[in-house]
Amino acid sequence: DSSQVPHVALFPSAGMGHLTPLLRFAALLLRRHHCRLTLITANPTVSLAESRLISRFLSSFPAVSHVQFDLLPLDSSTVATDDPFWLQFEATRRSLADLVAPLLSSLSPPLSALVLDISLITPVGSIADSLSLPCYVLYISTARMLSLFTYFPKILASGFSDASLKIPGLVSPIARSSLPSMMFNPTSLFANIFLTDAPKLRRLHGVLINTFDGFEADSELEALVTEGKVADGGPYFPPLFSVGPFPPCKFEFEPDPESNPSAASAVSKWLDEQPEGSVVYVSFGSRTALPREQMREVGKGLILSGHKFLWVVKDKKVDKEEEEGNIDEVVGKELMEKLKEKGLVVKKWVDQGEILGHKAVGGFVSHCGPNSLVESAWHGVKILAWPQHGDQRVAAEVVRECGLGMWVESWGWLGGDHDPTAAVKGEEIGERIREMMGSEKLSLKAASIREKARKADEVGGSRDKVFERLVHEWKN
Ligand code: BUP
Repeated sequence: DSSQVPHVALFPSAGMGHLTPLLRFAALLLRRHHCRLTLITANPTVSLAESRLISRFLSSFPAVSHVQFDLLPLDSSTVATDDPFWLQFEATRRSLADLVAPLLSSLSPPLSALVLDISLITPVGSIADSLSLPCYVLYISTARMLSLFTYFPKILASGFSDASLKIPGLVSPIARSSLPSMMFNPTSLFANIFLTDAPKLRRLHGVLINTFDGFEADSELEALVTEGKVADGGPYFPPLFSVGPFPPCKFEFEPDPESNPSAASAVSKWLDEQPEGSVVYVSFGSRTALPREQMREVGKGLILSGHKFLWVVKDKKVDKEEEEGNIDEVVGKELMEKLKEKGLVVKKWVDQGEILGHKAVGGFVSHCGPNSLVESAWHGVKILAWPQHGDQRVAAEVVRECGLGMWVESWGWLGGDHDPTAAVKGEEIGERIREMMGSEKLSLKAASIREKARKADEVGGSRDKVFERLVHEWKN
C-alpha cells in the first residue's frame, strides 16, 4: 500500500561517482525511512568496480528488487566521443527510450516516485510525466554546478563573454575560467546534454543534492529557488532538497570474493603504522590518468613535501580489470624507489571512504570529484584542490568558499584541457602540500565542517527532516 510504504525506483548512471551516491542515498531511505526500493541498472556496467558495488549493495539489502536492462549496441560513428563513460551515458539514453515505459508500468506494487541520475532526465523524465509519476533527480555534483546547469542555455545565448557568471541566488559568481572548454562548443555532447536537459529540470518534483549546511549553505539553496522564480523567464529551479551528507556505507568496504584481500589490507596496515594526521592522501579520481610528465612532478613534489603520503595512481580511463599493473612503468623506476622510502604508492581501486576516515590521514590532494569532497568533509580532512576536468573547478570554488581547503587556481586543468607544456613543477607542488598540511586554520575549519556534517546526520536532525518531507510527498 503506497500510502504506508512508498515504492521508489532508483535509476543510477555510469561511473562510481554516479553509482555510489545513489546507493548511499538508497541506504539512508532503507535504514531510516522505510521505503520499498527497486534498483534499475544497465547491463553491462562500464567497470568491474560498479558491478561489484551493485552486488554488495544487493547482498546487504536483500529486500531491494533489482531490474537490469540490456544496453543496445551504440554506433560509435553517431557519437563524437571516445570516453567510455560518455558512451555509456549515450547508450543508456538510447536504450531506455522505448524500454522505460513498459518497464516502469510492470513494477509491482505500483511506483510512488522515481529518483534518477541527471543523465537520464531525457529518456526517463518525460515518461514519468506521461505516467504521472513524481520524478526527482539525485544530482551528484554541487548546488553551485546545478545553478550553472540550470542557467546554461541562457548563458550560452548571451555569448558567454563575461569573466564571471552571475546567477540569481548564488552568493558569489562562477569564474568563466572554471568551465571546461567543451561547454563553449555548442556541438559537443557535453554542451548538448546541458542544452537539452536544462529546460527540463524545472518540471521535476525536485532535485536532491548531496550537500548540507556548512558545506554549501542551505540558505543559498533557498535563494536559488526563490530568486530563480523571479529571474526573467523563470521559474528556473524546481524545489531543491539538501539530502546530504551521505555517509560512506559498510557494504562499500566489504571484500569481494574475487578481489585480493592482502592488497586491501596492505593499505590499512601501512596507515595503522603512521602517526595521527601525518599522511597526505593523494587521488585524482578514477576517470583521467595524469599525463606522465605531470605524474613524475607529483611524485617529486610528494618527496619534497617532507610528509608521508598515500598516492593512488591511475593510468587508464577505466581500469576495467583493475589489475594492479606496473607502477614503475608509470611513475619511473628511479623515482619509484625514492617514493617507496617515504610513502605508499598503489595503482588500484582503494576504499577511499575508509582511507579518509583513518586517523593517520591529515590532508587530501584531490581532483575535487563532488563525492570525494563530501567524504572529506564528513571526516574533517582538509583539502588541497587540484581539479582535472568537467565540474571540478566549480567544485574547487566550493572548497575555497566553505573553507574546507585551499586551491591554487593557477594550476591548470589536468584532463582534456591540459596544456602538456605547462606541467606544474614538483618544487611548487611540495611547497603547497606543506602549506596545506601545516595550516592550523584549515584544520580547524575542516573539523567544524565535520561537526556540522555529523549534526545534520543525527537521528531527527536536519537531513532526516528533509527525507521526511520527501517520504510524505511520496505517500500522497
Ligand atoms: Br579513484 C577511487 N576508490 O580508488 P567523485 C574513487 N573512489 O572508493 P568523479 C574509491 O569513487 P572520478 C578509488 O570515494 C568516490 O565516492 C570515491 O566520485 C570513490 O569523482 C567515488 O569523487 C568517485 O565524485 O570523478 O567526479 O566521479 O570518476 O574521476 O573519480
